[in-house]
Amino acid sequence: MRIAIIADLHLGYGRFYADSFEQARRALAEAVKRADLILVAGDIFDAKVPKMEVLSEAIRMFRSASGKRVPIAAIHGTHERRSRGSSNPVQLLAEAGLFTDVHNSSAIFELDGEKVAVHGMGGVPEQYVTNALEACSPKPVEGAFNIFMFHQNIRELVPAPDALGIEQLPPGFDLYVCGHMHARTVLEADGKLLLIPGSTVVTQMRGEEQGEKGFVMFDTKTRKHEFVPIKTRPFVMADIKFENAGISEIAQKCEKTISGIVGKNGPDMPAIRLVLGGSLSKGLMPSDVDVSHLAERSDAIVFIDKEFSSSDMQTAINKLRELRARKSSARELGAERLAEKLKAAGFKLEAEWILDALADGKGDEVVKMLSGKERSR
Ligand SMILES: [Mn+2]
Repeated sequence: MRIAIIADLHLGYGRFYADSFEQARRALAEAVKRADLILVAGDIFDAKVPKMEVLSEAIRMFRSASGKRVPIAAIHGTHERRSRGSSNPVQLLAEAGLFTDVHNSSAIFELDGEKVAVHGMGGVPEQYVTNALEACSPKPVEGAFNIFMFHQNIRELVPAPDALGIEQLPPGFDLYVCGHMHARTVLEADGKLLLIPGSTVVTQMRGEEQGEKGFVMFDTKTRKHEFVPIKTRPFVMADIKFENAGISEIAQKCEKTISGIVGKNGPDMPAIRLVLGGSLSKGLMPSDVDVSHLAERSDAIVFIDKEFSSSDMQTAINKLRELRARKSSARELGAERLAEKLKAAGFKLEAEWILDALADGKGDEVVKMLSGKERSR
């Protein structure tokens, strides 16, 4: 069977809203042409409660793909995960019959006598991954080609303290498929083949998101895989280091760097992120360096980060670097802190549940749960 593996479409992502749909549509359309089965490894949506416009656009996209009679199996990612008892948008689309949600379950797809069993586990915050794997405990199906699809950081690629090691993955599957990491990667370790297709849209604007985007084709007969690039907006990141620089030197260097990138990237307007570092001339503060006018161009989408070092700023920068290295969203960090506080106070309430309830306007219910006798959920 020819299997297309897609992940991290991030439909509705604010910064590149139109790109998120166009590029996902291209990937799906190409996958439908090439594949007998399509897998989507989470983060189809950028938000756990997407806007109606995003939902309806997504429904249209998947309806057109599923109309081509290629089955699709999907899981939710960390961006769509909601607490127990709440529905997430991936479930919603599955319930509408657009694809099969294989979170904590498996589905068998058959073609010309060949069986492919897809077992899934949706994304969970890093600290819960061991428990989630235990609860899911997927078992390969005899007589089938078995795939385990999940959505987590892999320790071999992202050295986060709670990230999943490849040796922790359930044994006995013919293929492992993972979303979450936005740079495409192939990993072979512990006798396992792990394919990470990467995202179809740039989101965090990190260095590893440069390069081609697309999806992976895997053939169960030959056991070979191939990356299929799709047309996407070029993304280029440039680190520029200065030494005792003044404002005009900085502006000139930025201008020159941007022009160089624009000329080399074909007809599409590129997204460019400049990271300015190093030292400023004496008496000049980072806040004095106004580069906003450089970002106003009609031939590129430009983002400029100032990371100049000066002794009083170093602490703040280090803190930001640390946060970025942990790859956590503000919400995840908040949930972590809240979980610590709840545990210390002897509550058994899930932090994720509280945050979801608050976001859903159920503040009264949260207060009731926290103040009442019922201290668990
Ligand atoms: Mn993602």
